[in-house]
Amino acid sequence: MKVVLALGSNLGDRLDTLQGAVDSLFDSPELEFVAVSPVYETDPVGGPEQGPYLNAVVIARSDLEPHVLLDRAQSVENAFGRVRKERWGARTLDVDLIAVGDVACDDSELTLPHPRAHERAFVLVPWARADPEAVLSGRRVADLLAGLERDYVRLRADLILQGPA
Ligand code: A4P
Ligand code: MG
Repeated sequence: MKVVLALGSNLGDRLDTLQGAVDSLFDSPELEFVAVSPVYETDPVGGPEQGPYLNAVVIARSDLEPHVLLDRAQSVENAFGRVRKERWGARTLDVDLIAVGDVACDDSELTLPHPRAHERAFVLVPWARADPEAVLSGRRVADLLAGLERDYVRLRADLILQGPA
């Protein structure tokens, strides 16, 4: 199945953290790398006052069960010193599962597709760059973006995220 992961960081050395996250996510053969988006600098959406984020999207292939993928994403967050204090607060690293194939899921641990992805230009802009044909809940990501404010999502062409080491 195609797996879409969104990465975000707004504390510490943000690019270094995102690169470390890409490298660790693909540390095992069960997740196969497909593509990584460019890096975007984005103003924070929601939450307390905090600094700007770097956001990017990674596309993978995997047959792992979605909850196992979530576990893996959370271990990578923890490895990069993520501390959960307040919802939507500043963080060294956030790894969200945006979509896993066509799986629909809504339990106490995991909601798929990600319930806020469709309204977040900081997820959809990089996703559309990594996969121009991307579809979310039956709608083209490029079309979803047409209705969204996206000025706060700025390409950082000077920052390059590489595929996994
Ligand atoms: N969870 C359920 N579904 C998912 C999923 N599809 N992917 C649960 C990941 N996690 C999922 O997440 C809280 C719980 O959500 C997890 O325990 C998991 O079981 P968290 O990462 O601990 O907390 P959070 O990220 O603060 O909360 P939340 O609600 O996931 O926040 P969001 O929606 O991820 O928003 N602005 C900019 N510009 N860039 C950003 O990256 N990120 C956020 C976080 C807010 N504003 C931002 C950005
Ligand atoms: Mg999160």
